[in-house]
Amino acid sequence: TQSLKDAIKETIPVKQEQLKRIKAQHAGTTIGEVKVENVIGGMRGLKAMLWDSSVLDPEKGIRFHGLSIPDCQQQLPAAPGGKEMIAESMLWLLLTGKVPSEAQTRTLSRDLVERGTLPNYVEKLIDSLPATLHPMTQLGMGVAALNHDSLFQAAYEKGIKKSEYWEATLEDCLNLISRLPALAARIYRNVYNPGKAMESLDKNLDLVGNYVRLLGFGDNHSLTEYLRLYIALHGDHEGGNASAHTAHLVGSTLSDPYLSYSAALFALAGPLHGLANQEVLRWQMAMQTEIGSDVTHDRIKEYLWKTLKSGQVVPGYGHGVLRNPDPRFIALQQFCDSKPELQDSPIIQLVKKTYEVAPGVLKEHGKTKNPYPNVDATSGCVLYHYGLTQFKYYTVIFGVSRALGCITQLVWARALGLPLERPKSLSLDAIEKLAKSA
Ligand code: FAM
Repeated sequence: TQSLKDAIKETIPVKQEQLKRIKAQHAGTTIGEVKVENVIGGMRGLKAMLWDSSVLDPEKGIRFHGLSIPDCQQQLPAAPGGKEMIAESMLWLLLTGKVPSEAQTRTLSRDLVERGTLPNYVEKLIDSLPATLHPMTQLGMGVAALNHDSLFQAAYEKGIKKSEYWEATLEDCLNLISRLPALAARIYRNVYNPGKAMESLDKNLDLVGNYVRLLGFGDNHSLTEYLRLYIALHGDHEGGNASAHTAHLVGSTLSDPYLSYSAALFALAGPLHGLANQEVLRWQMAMQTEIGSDVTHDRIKEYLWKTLKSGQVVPGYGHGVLRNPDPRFIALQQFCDSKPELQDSPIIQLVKKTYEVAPGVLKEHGKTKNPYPNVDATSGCVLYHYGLTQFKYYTVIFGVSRALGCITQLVWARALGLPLERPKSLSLDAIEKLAKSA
C-alpha cells in the first residue's frame, strides 16, 4: 500500500501545476469586489484566501475535497469494531484529496500511536500549571512548548531548500496530531482527577480510541464512537474561520506548525468560536434549572427571549457563513437518534426541543442572518450524557480535532510555496476618502 507521504508526493506536482496555470492565466482576473462593508465587517464574504481541503457552502454546509458529510460517513474507513469514520481517515482525505483504504488507515493509526508519547518536559510543564487555569490555555501552552522538537525549525536553521519545506512540516504535523491525545488527556486528568494514574497508549487503537482511554473512559464504546465522529467532523471548516485563518497567517511567517497551531487554539478559545460548545451546555443547564421538569415549547421560548432581552447571544445558533442548519449538527443529532440510551437523556431532549423553537424566536428577533443551529448546539450534550460532564473542557476536544484541517493546510502552504500573508489595512480617513472618490 502507498504511504501517506508518497500519496502527498504524488499530488504535489499536480497541485503545483494547477497553481502555476492559475497564476499564468488569471493573476489579473477579478473574482469579486471589495465593499466598505467587507472592510469594517470582519471581512465577511471577502474571497481572499487559498484553502484547498474544504469549502463551505452557505446552504449545503461543508464539503471535504468535494465530499459531503454523508459521503464521508459512507466512504471513510471506521475503526475495527466501529461504524463511525475516524480521525485518521479524515486526515488522509484532507491531506491527499483521496479516500484512504482500510490498510492505509490502519498504517496511519499505527504510525501516529508510535509517535504519540508526550515528551517529559511537556508533562512537567503541564503538571506545573494551576488546575484553575482554563484547559484551553493549558492546551495552547503545551502545543507551543512542543516546538522544542520542531523538525521544520531545525531544518530551516540548517538552510534546507524551499522545495523541501513541506517534508519537515509534514513530520511536525504528524508528530503534533499524534501527541494531542496525550497532552489533552493529561490536562483533563490534572484538572478534574488529580493524582489518578493515567493509562498508556495502546498500539492497536486509533487516535480517538487512545484519547478516550487516556481520558479514563476506556471501556465506553458509545462515547468512543461519538468522539470519533465528533473529531472527524470538526476537523476542517474551510480556511476563513478564526482558528484556521490564524494557523494559516502564523504559518505564513514560516513559524513552525506547533507555534502556528498554538496560536490557532487561542482563537478557538473565544466564545464566538470554539468556546461556544462550553457556553451552550452552561446555558442549557441554566435553562433546565429554571424550567424544571415542565419542559414545554412555551417555557423554552420564554427562556430564549430572556437571553436575547438581556443582550446575550443564543449560544450554538447563528454562523458567519452558513444559512441553514449545520450538517454537522444534523450528523450528531442522527447519532443521538440511532442510540436508544440517548433518547431518554433529559439534556439531549432539551437540546432537541430547543431546536424546535429557537429558529422561530431568532427569526422574530430579527438580528441574526442565520437563525439555525451550528455544530456547537448539540456537541456537548452527548458528552455530558456519557459522563464527560466538565464543560470547560469541551473546547479542548474541539482543539484536538481542528488540528486535522489547520495543519494539513500548513503542509500544503509549504508545498505550494505560498507567501507571507499581508493584507492591506486602511484608516477610517482612508476608507472615507476612497469611498467618496469611488
Ligand atoms: N443570538 C443572538 N444574536 C445573534 C446570534 C445569536 N445566536 N447570532 C448572531 N446574532 C446577532 C449578532 O450578534 C449581530 O448583532 P449586532 O448587529 O448587534 O452586532 C447580528 O445578529 C448579525 O450577526 P450575523 O451577521 O448573523 O452573525 P456574525 O457573522 O456576525 O456572527 C456568530 C456569527 C457565530 C459569531 C454569531 O452567530 C454568534 O454569536 N452565535 C452564537 C455563538 C456561537 O454559537 N458561536 C459558534 C460558531 C461556530 F459555528 C463555531 O465557530 N464553532
